[in-house]
Amino acid sequence: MPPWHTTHRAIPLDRPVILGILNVTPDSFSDGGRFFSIDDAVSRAKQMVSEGADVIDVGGESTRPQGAEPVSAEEEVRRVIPVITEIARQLPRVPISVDTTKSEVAEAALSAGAEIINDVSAFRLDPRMGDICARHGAGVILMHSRGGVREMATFAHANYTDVVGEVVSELEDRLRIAKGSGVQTEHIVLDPGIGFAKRTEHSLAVLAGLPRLTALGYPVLVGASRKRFVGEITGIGDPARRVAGSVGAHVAALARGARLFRVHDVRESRQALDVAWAVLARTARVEAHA
Ligand code: HH2
Repeated sequence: MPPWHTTHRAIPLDRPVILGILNVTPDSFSDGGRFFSIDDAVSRAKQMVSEGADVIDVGGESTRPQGAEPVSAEEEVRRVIPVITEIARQLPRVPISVDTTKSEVAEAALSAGAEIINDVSAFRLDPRMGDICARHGAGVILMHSRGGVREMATFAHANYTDVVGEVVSELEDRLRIAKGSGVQTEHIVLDPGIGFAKRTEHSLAVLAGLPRLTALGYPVLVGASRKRFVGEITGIGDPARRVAGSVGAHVAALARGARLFRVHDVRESRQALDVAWAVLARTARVEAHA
C-alpha cells in the first residue's frame, strides 16, 4: 500500500500505524483530562512515542455524550495550540494530527506544526475545512458520523438498513467533497467511526464489513480504544480497564484490512499489532504458495 502523505512527510503503511491519543480536555471520558498542562501533555506525547506511537493525535474537544460542554473555537485553540507548538519543537520527527471539526482550529494547528487533520465530521460541520487542508497539503482523516458534536456519540441517528453500505456511501459523499476542495487522494485516510451514531451491533457489523470500505482504495483507520462497545461485550464499565478488549478489536480490524489505529494504550497496542501483522504477512505468503 502506498504511503500516506502529510504536509511534511510520507508515512509508510507497510506495517500497522499507531496514533497515540493526547486529550487536552478537562472532560475527556477516558483519561479525565490528566494530561492537560503543557508539560504533562508533552511528557505524555514523548512517552507514547517511546512506546511505539507513529503519530500524536491532539484533541481539545470531547465528543462524549454526557457532561461535555460545547467548546468554542477560541477555547479549543487555547487548549491545543501551545501543546502542538511544543510537541513540534521537541519531537520534530513525529507527525502531529489534530482532532477537530473547526476550520479556525485546523488553520491555527497546521500553522503551529500539525500536519494531519482528523475530522470526526469528515468536513460536514465546517465546509471550509477542505480548502484549508488542501492549501496546507495536510493529511486528512475522514471519519463517518452523523449529527452534531453533542449527539455524534449517541444513538440519535443510529438508524440503518444496511449499516456497512450506508457508512461506505456516506464516506464516498465526503470523499467527493474533500477532493472537490483540492485534497489529493494520497493524503486521505477513511475511518468508519466506531461508536459514532452506532450501537454495538453496528460497530461490529462495520468491523466485520471493513473489506467493503478498504475496497474504495484508501487506507483505513479504526478507533475502538476503550469504547462503549468494548464495555458492552466484556461487561467492563471502567474505560481504563478495557485495554485488552480494545486491542482485540484492533487486531481483528487489522485482519480485516485496517492499517491505522487510534489508541490510548500504545505499548500494548504496538506489541499486539506487530505480532498480528507478522502472522498475517506470513499467512499471505503461505497462501500465495499454496
Ligand atoms: N474517536 C473519538 C475521537 N476521535 N477520531 C477518529 N479518527 N476515529 C475515532 O474513532 C475517534 C476519533 C472518541 O472521542 P472521545 O469521546 O472524545 O474520546 P477519546 O478522544 O478519549 O477517544
